[in-house]
Amino acid sequence: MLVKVGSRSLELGGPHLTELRDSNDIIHDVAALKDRIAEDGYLLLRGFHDREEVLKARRAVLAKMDKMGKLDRDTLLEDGFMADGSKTLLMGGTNEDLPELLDVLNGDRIMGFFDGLLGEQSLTYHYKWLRAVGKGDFTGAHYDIVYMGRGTHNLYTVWTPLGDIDYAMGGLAICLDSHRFEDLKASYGSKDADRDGVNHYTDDPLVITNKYGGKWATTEYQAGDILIFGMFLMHCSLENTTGQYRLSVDTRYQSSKEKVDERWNGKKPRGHDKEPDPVQ
Ligand SMILES: O=C(O)CCC(=O)C(=O)O
Repeated sequence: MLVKVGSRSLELGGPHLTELRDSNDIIHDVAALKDRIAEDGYLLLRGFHDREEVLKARRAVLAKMDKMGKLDRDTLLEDGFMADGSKTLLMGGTNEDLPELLDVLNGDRIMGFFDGLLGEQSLTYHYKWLRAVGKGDFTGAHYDIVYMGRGTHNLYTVWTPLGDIDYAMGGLAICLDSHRFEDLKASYGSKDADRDGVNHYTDDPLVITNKYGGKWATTEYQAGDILIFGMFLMHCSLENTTGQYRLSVDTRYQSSKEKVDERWNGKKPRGHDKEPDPVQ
């Protein structure tokens, strides 16, 4: 099966693309989870959140988008079909008008998980990167450190699909082993989007693997699943090839004892000096 990863079509199970493995077998073993994320660079946890709570958040996001005129009025709201002329919508911010979403992202389940993983009280940045990715769009490959590297580097991204996302709709892909690409970490990974004016490393996933090795990995996601990874793991998204919005949100978690990147925290996070690109 061919899957559109960034600007390429790659064969799933071929030399460049494989399936992510989940870590549900060790979900209650913090030491094993720490070892796994150090080794693999990511944790995929299936059904981590209550599916109904995630679907409630999805409906709230879609109701907001509907009011904005972004959805096709002749179809069911929960299917999230794009209205004619609608485009990708980045709804980054505190999203306080979406309490159903914040209940999932700031709730006891996820905060308790990070308290355990970090061995200290955790916090989550107030800024939430809520995305409705439209037909034909994808996110280019990057390390998150470039966008949020002014606090601790011991910061984690949680990517949360808001709905079921198959290969055609295009969820997240990661580059296995890229947390060990020391040259890339020291070059691209030492940049700051605002200071240095850099953005995605590339739209072509093979530019990275041809030079540094590794392999891309992805999966189909269901509402309730989460994908966790650190600041130095290359990731991009698959292209959304459908006429329905791909809804997801990415959020950040760290120890409350460590330095935060002030651009993203507090009641009114300042954000980037200037928005770097449509699908960052
Ligand atoms: O959802 C996407 O398209 C990109 C997400 C991302 O870059 C992230 O989770 O850091």
